[in-house]
Amino acid sequence: ATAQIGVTGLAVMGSNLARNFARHGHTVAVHNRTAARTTALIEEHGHEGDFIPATTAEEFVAALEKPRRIVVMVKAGAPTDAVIDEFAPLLEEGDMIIDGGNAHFADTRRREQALRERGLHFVGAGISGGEEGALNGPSIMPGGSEESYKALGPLLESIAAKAPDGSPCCAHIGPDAAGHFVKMVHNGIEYADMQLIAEAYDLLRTVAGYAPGRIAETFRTWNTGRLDSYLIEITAEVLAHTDAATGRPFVDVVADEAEQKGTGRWTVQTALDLGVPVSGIAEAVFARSVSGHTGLRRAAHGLPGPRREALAPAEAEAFAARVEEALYASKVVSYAQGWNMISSASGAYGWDIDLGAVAGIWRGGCIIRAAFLDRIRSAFAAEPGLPTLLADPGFAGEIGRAQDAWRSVVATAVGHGVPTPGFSAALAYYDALRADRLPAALTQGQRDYFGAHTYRRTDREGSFHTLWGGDRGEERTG
Ligand code: NBP
Repeated sequence: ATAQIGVTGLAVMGSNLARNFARHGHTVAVHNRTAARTTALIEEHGHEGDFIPATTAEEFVAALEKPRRIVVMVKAGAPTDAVIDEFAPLLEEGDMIIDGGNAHFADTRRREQALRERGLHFVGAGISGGEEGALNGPSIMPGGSEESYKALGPLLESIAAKAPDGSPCCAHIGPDAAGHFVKMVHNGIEYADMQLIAEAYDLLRTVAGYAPGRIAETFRTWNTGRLDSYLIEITAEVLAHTDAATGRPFVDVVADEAEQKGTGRWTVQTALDLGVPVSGIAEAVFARSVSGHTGLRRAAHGLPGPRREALAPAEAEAFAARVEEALYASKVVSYAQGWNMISSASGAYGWDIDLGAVAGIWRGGCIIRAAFLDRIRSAFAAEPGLPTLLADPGFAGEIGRAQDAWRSVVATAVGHGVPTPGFSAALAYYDALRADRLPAALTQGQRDYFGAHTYRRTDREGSFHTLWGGDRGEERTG
């Protein structure tokens, strides 16, 4: 047995990850249900490092040093269970199965518990960065036991992306499913970021009257400032691209129906269960969903809306600057919501997640990588118990300075009939959190009226009910 690590599941992610391990000097055992993929990997990339190809599960397990470390990179869901069922009986106490797929965190909790009872470690590891990241350095979010991280962490850290300060984009997130949970929220934040960028594009196109090439330039400029990020960078690339077949801007020939694989939806479903408002992510998921409802869109097409001309060039430039402010402020809100969700789950499941460390490992490798994440890391380093990023003095100051522009952009969007659910939801969340009083008091009154659900008072302890159907006297109920 000479391999430090094994990878089973050699489609694009698994083979790139195996190559990444090999390129970093590790001997890698490789295995796939269909042996042809294993052969192809060795033929095409065998020269990149030390691989031990295995045809059967038994051969694969025999090639691994103890404690064995098996990375599973198969399609999430039933295939993952099938692979676990195949390998677990061949393993010994202390061995590790690492699921690098996009598993739902509830499945990871179930699998971790089942394998723990058999003396095996199960590590749900979120891996972000797509195929390119898997090969050249992903952001890795491993969960599982502390003990498993001791044996696994150095290997994973060696292949992870490096943040600008040189630290690896991999850290032990917390027990059982903490890693897959955090990866899910990463994807939710990614949805929100993409939606906000799309809204900024729509405003620059429709209200400022900019052509896609000009908008690409605007994004390139923004990418040199506080919005500096992978997503802004690729947005400029996509907008600058011309369709070869028609000579038209690429963005104008693509069908405007956004698809989704489901991690955004999981984030929102889970947030509802935890009772955490993640309106930015929810609006992003719904916006993709609206775009795909072609029947509804066809039925509503042509309904009345405002008739507004695009702005004059002099005004357009000032407007574009305000859009940058609105985009930034909305982004801070959606990250604040995402972190709030991680913090709530960490409490609910007893994961004890280091919130600053999560920002640290997203600085490189993953889709939402950005200079901005270093600010989040610093905010939690300065105040580990920070209840919301919006309360960090740095972010609070920036939002305070951006808020006039933010409000004006949302108002202009409404006036021009441009849908900006992300910008608007972010602003509404900000205004709700900072309000002295919320109309929730009225909601409580209504609930007490129709359902005797009781309410608390601002001036006395206890719960109360008003006898709405009687003399409207008040009784204390608890
Ligand atoms: P796929 O998700 O397309 O899965 C293909 C692999 O699963 C093949 O190796 C296939 O083996 C194996 N497999 C299946 Br399907 N059913 C199996 C079973 N019952 N038993 C054993 N093996 C089975 O591969 P991928 O796109 O490389 O993604 C791998 C994982 O990484 C997924 O969970 C994905 O969500 C996650 N992920 C993907 C990306 C990305 O950018 N693609 C990014 C981050 C995470 P076969 O060759 O015998 O059919």
